[in-house]
Amino acid sequence: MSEQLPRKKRILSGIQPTGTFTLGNYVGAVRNWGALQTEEHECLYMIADLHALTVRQEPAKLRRNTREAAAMLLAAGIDPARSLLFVQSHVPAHTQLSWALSCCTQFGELSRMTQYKDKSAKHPDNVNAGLFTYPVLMAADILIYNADLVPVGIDQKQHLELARNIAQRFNGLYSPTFTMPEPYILKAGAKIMSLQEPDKKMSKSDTNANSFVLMTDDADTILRKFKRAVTDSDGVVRASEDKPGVTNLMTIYSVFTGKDFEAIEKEFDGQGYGAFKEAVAQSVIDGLAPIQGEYKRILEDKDYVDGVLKQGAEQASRLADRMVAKVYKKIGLLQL
Ligand code: ATP
Ligand code: LTN
Repeated sequence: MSEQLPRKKRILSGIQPTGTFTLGNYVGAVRNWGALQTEEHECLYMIADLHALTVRQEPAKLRRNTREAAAMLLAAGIDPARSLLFVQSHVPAHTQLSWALSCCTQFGELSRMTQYKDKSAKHPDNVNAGLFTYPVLMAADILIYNADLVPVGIDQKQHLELARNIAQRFNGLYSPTFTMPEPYILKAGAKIMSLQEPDKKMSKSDTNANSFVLMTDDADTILRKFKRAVTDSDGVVRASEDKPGVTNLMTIYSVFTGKDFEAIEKEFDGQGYGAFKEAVAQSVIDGLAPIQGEYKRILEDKDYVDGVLKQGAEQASRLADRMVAKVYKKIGLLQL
């Protein structure tokens, strides 16, 4: 008898093209996307342009950001030979499924989402319906491919729990249809904090440019931003809850050098923050340099980037269309 090969685990994740990616996006999400491209996984990575519309976008800028996001993902190690890379709006089945799922999602559930609360507080003049239903579209992105694992930063955990609740509800109401997705959140770097307000997440939409490091920042800018990073007054390099600024810098240094906290504490024992900040900056400069080189090269080849996205969308659409047809049939929509 022939032995059956275990099914490959399916990985799905997305990132919004709301601007140049930050170090937080890379450490919390994108770096793991690349690492998951192994024989045991089937990877789908998506640029969530529809999600980006929940805050006001300038059309030409959104178009440019979307292509730049694709180039950055390719530069950061997403390999089109091993992963599907596509733009969310190029696969219309996501929005088709989203409508069906929104009818299985309660108003109260969506009201509890912290990202919705944060973003509506931040943009009080534009609390649009899309901002509110955003997590349903995200659930559709995931469930449409029967994804097993979703690599994200910790801020997305609540949205993933909602996706699981929607899947379970749908499966119970009709019949087993969706796989239960699991979040894939690495402990180290799941939440990189703002360099200026270390109790807040580093975010690409922060108005203070000193609060984040962009993937495209040059060496001088990176050094300057780390030198200005907010720490504390006790001058000891030690990880602790009451030292969020220093702990954040240690996390970044640890990710880029592979050293653990104990080794880092020893390395900077008695040295103060000056030398420490310079070393953190240098590790980031060295870590980003090859990605930045690739990014420049890839971005110049627009045809290559567009070709990858086109192929990704075609292949993703084949999978997604099949799932939508299945779901529409199950819920009683007439098929001719
Ligand atoms: P925006 O500022 O526009 O809200 P963002 O910088 O929060 O955007 P997203 O596109 O919402 O970025 O997130 C993309 C991925 O990056 C998600 O998996 C998210 O969890 C992760 N991520 C974002 N910021 C951080 C951070 N500071 N630390 C770790 N992971 C992060
Ligand atoms: N909401 C995510 C982006 C996103 C996503 C997804 C992540 C959209 N669809 C599906 C994982 C799976 C965010 O980062 N803000």
